Amino acid sequence: MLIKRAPDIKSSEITDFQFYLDRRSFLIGMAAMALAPARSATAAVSAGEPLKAKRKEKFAVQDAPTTLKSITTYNNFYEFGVNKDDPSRLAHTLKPRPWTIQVDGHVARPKKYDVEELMRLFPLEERVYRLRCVEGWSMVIPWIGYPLASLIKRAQPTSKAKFVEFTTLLDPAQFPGQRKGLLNFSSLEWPYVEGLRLDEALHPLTLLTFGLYGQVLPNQNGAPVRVVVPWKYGFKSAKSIVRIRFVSEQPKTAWEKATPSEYGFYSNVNPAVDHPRWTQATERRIGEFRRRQTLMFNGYADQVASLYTGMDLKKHY
Ligand SMILES: Nc1nc2c(c(=O)[nH]1)N[C@H]1C(S)=C(S)[C@@H](COP(=O)(O)O)O[C@H]1N2
Ligand SMILES: [Mo]
Repeated sequence: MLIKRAPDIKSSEITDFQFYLDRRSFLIGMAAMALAPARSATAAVSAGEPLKAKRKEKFAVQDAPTTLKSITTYNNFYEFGVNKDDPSRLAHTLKPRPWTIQVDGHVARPKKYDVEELMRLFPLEERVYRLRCVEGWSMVIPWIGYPLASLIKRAQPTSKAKFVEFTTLLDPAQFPGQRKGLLNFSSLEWPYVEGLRLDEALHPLTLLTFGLYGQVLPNQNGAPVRVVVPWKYGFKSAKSIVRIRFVSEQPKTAWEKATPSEYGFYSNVNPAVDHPRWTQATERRIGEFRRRQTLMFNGYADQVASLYTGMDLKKHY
């Protein structure tokens, strides 16, 4: 992965007060929404609009959330470019609605969903998860979504379904980073493809995500719908997905194709297995000065370690 130094974000930016302010503007937004005429169940929403969700304390880490500003201006989204500020600068070129998500492959009920329908299939939850990028930085993000498992059960995978493949939109007109040219040196093959084993995709922590911080998902964070898999490095959580396909073979992911020796299929957060070019033992939480120890499975070991019993995690990195 191309490493760029983070522009240092002042720690004074990240305070409980900031969180309170963000929270308050969310509540004001909610109040405004309560006064507004009821919208139809399938009406399109847009980025920044308030999105109602029930907070799930069970799925909320105690770490202070990263500021909305950092979450929306310090991004990895190579479809917009390789610099951290490219996604927020260029994300307006993405048109996240209308949007169709195809659920197909080895399932009894394949279906094309409009994103508005998909977003309202199951109750939305707010979950505060840690996100650990393979580059060595981390954030804490209040996501809004529902368990991917709910959608999977609806699709009814057949016995042939062993893995789930996620595909990001391919459209150079909306994604400048997908255009051929001298400035596009990310070396990824488009479209961005990611994958999970079926049991990982079914795990209750795996979230199909439509919003963050009480709002509809900003474009730079993967609008209109992305996956969030909190115990894996951030790149496993594909953004702006158009297809969820159930397959029998382990999918070839974009990062594996680019650099198989550096980015494996599993990519579980593991402080004991270094990246060939840098340590994974510690991380810099955006907004903090001192580095933190990275936790096994990003702190979710109690919930997910049993998925990997008997596996050599140095081999299956
Ligand atoms: N389609 C797509 N999905 C992607 C990426 C990308 O470049 N393209 N970057 C990944 C990486 S490396 C990380 S760390 C997270 C960052 O998510 P965030 O910007 O919402 O914090 O998105 C992941 N999903
Ligand atoms: Mo990342």
